Amino acid sequence: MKNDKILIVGACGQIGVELTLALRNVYGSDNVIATDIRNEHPLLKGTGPYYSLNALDAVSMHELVKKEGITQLYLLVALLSATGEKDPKHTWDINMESLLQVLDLGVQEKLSKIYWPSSIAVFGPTTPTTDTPQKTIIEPRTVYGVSKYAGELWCQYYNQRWGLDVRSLRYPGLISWKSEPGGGTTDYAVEIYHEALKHQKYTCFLSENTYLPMMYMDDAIRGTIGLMEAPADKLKTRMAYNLAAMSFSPKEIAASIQKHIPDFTIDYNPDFRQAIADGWPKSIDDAAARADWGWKNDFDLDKMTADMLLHLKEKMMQVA
Ligand code: AKB
Repeated sequence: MKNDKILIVGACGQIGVELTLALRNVYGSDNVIATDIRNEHPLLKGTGPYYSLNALDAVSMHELVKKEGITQLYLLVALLSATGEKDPKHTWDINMESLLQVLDLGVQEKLSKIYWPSSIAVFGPTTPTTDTPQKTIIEPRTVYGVSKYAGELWCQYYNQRWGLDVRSLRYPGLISWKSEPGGGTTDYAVEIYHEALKHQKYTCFLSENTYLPMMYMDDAIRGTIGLMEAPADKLKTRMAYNLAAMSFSPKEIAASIQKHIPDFTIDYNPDFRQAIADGWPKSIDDAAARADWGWKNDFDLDKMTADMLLHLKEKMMQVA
């Protein structure tokens, strides 16, 4: 409903910045309250209300929800796959405590809807790797994946036990030019565009034929809002939905960039992130999202490359 009042927790991250801007377009600037523990992102400044908030500070979050008359909450705070492995216990605490606190708040304050992102990281090496189905073997090997899978189960539990309308998507690697990614295994697919424009070369931390599911941020934002606006009775799972757009390897994204920058070169120096990527699916079957609430992607690899290079070039010229 367009008269909802939305709270975004973690608004200054890769998804948060673009989702906040998109939601402000749909619901009106004053109806979308952005919060983060970090300083306000430059792209959010002047676009609507902003508060500093630690996602683990349950008291302050509760006060803000009451003060602002919040009806929907998006919790986007997480430590991702690569960062997570450096301090597993801390990652678990951040990812799980923030979710459980928000789910309790949702029940207490009778929030109409909650959004919480999951990831392809829920899957592990025992999962079928090609066209990974919605329902399959799920044995994650990273703490990030473990926290996302446990979180999905908690979301389903709160829905079944308390009727809380909590919705979720298993994002693939997300590629964006407005906001930077941080700490993921799929981050190479953003870095490569920056390096191609700045230095015409890139050393990739994954090997050349490592296929992973990926998505342009424009599609991810449309998908997120599409899921949140879908009638509740259309949603046949309260675990997170698989969501897919494209699947490519470092060699293929390099070839796509070379169509615009022929001198661009890539070499490979795989690090610890290779083992994480090797445990994830190569491609995802998102038939359930397409059938249940009409998901459809718009961007493929070449369309995304053209758009990324165009916008990053403009951004670099503004800075210079
Ligand atoms: C990561 O690489 O950790 C994330 C993800 C796939 O959730 N981008």
